[in-house]
Amino acid sequence: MGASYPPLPAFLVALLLAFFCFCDFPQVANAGITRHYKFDIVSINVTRLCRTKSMVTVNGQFPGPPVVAREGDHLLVKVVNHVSSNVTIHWHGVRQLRNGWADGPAYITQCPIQTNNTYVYNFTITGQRGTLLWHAHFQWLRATVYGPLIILPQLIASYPFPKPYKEVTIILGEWYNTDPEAIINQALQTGGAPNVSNAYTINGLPGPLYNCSAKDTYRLRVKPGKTYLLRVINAALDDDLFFTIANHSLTVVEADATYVKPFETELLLISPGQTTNVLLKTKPIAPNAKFFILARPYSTSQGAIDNTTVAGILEYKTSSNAFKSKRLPVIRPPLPPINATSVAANYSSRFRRLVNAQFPANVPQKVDKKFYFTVGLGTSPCAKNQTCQGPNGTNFAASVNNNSFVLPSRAILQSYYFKKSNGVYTTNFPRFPPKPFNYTGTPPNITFVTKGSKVAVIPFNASVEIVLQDTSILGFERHPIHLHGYNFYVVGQGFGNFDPKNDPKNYNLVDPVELNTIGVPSGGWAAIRFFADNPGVWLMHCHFDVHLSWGLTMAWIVRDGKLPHQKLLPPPSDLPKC
Ligand SMILES: *[C@@H]1O[C@H](CO)[C@@H](O)[C@H](O)[C@H]1NC(C)=O
Ligand SMILES: *[C@@H]1O[C@H](CO)[C@@H](O)[C@H](O)[C@H]1NC(C)=O
Ligand SMILES: *[C@@H]1O[C@H](CO)[C@@H](O)[C@H](O)[C@H]1NC(C)=O
Ligand SMILES: *[C@@H]1O[C@H](CO)[C@@H](O)[C@H](O)[C@H]1NC(C)=O
Ligand SMILES: *[C@@H]1O[C@H](CO)[C@@H](O)[C@H](O)[C@H]1NC(C)=O
Ligand SMILES: *[C@@H]1O[C@H](CO)[C@@H](O)[C@H](O)[C@H]1NC(C)=O
Ligand SMILES: *[C@@H]1O[C@H](CO)[C@@H](O)[C@H](O)[C@H]1NC(C)=O
Ligand SMILES: *[C@@H]1O[C@H](CO)[C@@H](O)[C@H](O)[C@H]1NC(C)=O
Ligand SMILES: *[C@@H]1O[C@H](CO)[C@@H](O)[C@H](O)[C@H]1NC(C)=O
Ligand SMILES: *[C@@H]1O[C@H](CO)[C@@H](O)[C@H](O)[C@H]1NC(C)=O
Ligand SMILES: *[C@@H]1O[C@H](CO)[C@@H](O)[C@H](O)[C@H]1NC(C)=O
Ligand SMILES: *[C@@H]1O[C@H](CO)[C@@H](O)[C@H](O)[C@H]1NC(C)=O
Ligand SMILES: [Cu+2]
Repeated sequence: MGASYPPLPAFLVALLLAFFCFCDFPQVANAGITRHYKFDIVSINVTRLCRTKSMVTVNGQFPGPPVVAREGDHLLVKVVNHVSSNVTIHWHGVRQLRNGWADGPAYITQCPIQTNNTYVYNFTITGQRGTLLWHAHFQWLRATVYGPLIILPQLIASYPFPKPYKEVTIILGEWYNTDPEAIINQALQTGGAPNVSNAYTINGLPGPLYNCSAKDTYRLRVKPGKTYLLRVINAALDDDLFFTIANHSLTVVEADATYVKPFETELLLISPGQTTNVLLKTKPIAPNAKFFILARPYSTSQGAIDNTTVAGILEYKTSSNAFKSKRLPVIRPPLPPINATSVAANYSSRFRRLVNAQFPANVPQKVDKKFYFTVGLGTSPCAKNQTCQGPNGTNFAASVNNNSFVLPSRAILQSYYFKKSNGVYTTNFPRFPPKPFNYTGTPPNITFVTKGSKVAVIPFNASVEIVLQDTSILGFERHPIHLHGYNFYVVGQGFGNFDPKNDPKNYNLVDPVELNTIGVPSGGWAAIRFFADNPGVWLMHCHFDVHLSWGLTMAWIVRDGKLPHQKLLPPPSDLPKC
């Protein structure tokens, strides 16, 4: 036992608590300050499912360390690469106003940080608060290099919902028994689909429903009669996940770091790259049971998927300050079928942005630039001297408007800034599908994609509408499309082909949900709108890494405005070179 101190006077305790109200994050009392983080990229050995493997991590932690800041803070994250792989870090959902240099996607906004090199991500969090995530943005490194990014509000009292007793982060991921880089490299070489993961994880732990895994179970220990804020993040590589807790309903209060009109649900659906904050009200009296926390995919893919279930356990602390015996029964909640598209659609339709004087919405009512993009799979021909394991002896590919994006060998943002686009990118990204067909009917018999590093250019502050249309080529899927540098409003969505005459009549231009990643309905479409007020080069892509690797991506160039504060900032001096 340590030395004993005289107890603090009660008023002092109250005063301290008032100052450090976010009891989970006492280190972030002030706002508007500079916070320093150091990310050492190192390999460690990690054991799950009775297999030990070497994995790339930040600071030897899996999942990676939480980055916690307040709205208005400056972040300086020094990344030092000690591994043989290249690396970059993306601050997923951070707007990076005029500052694409800190956004992170390799060969889009920066060259990768090579072995033994260092780069400082230098950015300010402006006008945003909520749960986001950070992750590697180089090949499939984000399978192990990811963590929470938590932006607390500036003022203690400013949550638009009752102050939670505690805050808890739940980050969902995917575990591969072998090296994820080897898996995608093998797939790109053979043309076939990559091996699927062996487990899902909650905070890095697969839980008791897998063999040899019971000791690696996440436990959420709660007190009765309290409200907990769960910050749920999907950092999985390739899977939308249903999430549920037995016998407890959840109140959704935030999505992708914007507040939503609260609604109650038994079940969440969360795409890779999405975040959902929910309130969990615990039962008034500790029950004589424990409760499974489960996550399992939603998918309509025709290919193989990892259809396993990760489990954590919610357990109650009793008044005697101990957790009850392990023999308590564990209650298992139901989960919808893996292909439950109607459940997915009902859930998505419930989101409305919270709109009030403090959080006004700025939904474009008129549109300057319209785009119609198909998103889906395709193929590319097999080289003559090869055998390919994709559909009908081809290579799997994926595309936006039938163009499969090719990563250049130099970064687009630098090339743009220094006016050296030659050989890096072209500005001819198609605004509409080059060959229209019935996108949700019988697919065309030729499924070959075009290839190129094509970008679309938009003027500063244009109001933009993009309709994202899923295609039937090689099967419908719910593609989670993520836009860098922006949030957007989801003004409409539906099944079948988008109808430009009738569908806009049903748009919600009042309180549509504001996201950075939209799950485009499987066999349907989604319409998004935003003002192009952030100059730079911004990637837009499917957040399934397999589709990203196959080319389901494109980039925007948003031009500078006329005024000085409407221009892209100059690059930092330590920007990596390639
Ligand atoms: C990981 O395990 C391998 C093989 O068992 C061993 O050679 C290596 O030193 C270990 N690495 C670390 C960082 O512990
Ligand atoms: C990185 O640094 C280590 C230690 O100085 C050195 O052994 C290694 O060769 C370097 N690797 C590269 C690729 O520069
Ligand atoms: C971060 O960026 C700001 C402004 O863009 C600059 O003034 C500052 O020197 C930078 N800090 C570091 C450590 O690079
Ligand atoms: C993928 O799975 C196949 C079949 O199980 C196996 O032979 C192959 O080694 C796996 N590839 C990697 C990179 O793990
Ligand atoms: C667990 O192990 C048993 C026995 O070895 C095996 O039959 C079963 O398929 C395994 N289950 C999983 C999910 O791997
Ligand atoms: C998961 O997929 C395997 C292999 O395709 C199949 O045998 C099994 O029935 C599926 N399990 C569930 C729960 O859908
Ligand atoms: C979901 O899958 C089951 C089993 O494969 C199938 O019977 C059912 O028709 C599918 N449902 C939908 C909505 O596609
Ligand atoms: C296949 O042919 C191409 C040229 O057409 C050549 O570059 C490549 O090395 C060949 N690959 C194999 C596996 O022979
Ligand atoms: C594969 O070829 C068969 C027969 O030529 C055709 O019916 C089928 O549509 C093709 N599938 C794909 C995915 O191209
Ligand atoms: C597209 O195909 C679907 C499914 O076959 C069909 O229901 C729909 O009427 C077709 N749409 C058009 C415009 O042809
Ligand atoms: C592909 O479709 C076109 C037009 O729909 C048709 O003319 C052509 O014969 C078809 N090719 C094959 C291989 O089925
Ligand atoms: C790392 O990045 C450099 C610069 O783009 C590139 O030349 C090199 O091939 C990359 N290394 C790996 C292993 O991808
Ligand atoms: Cu996709």
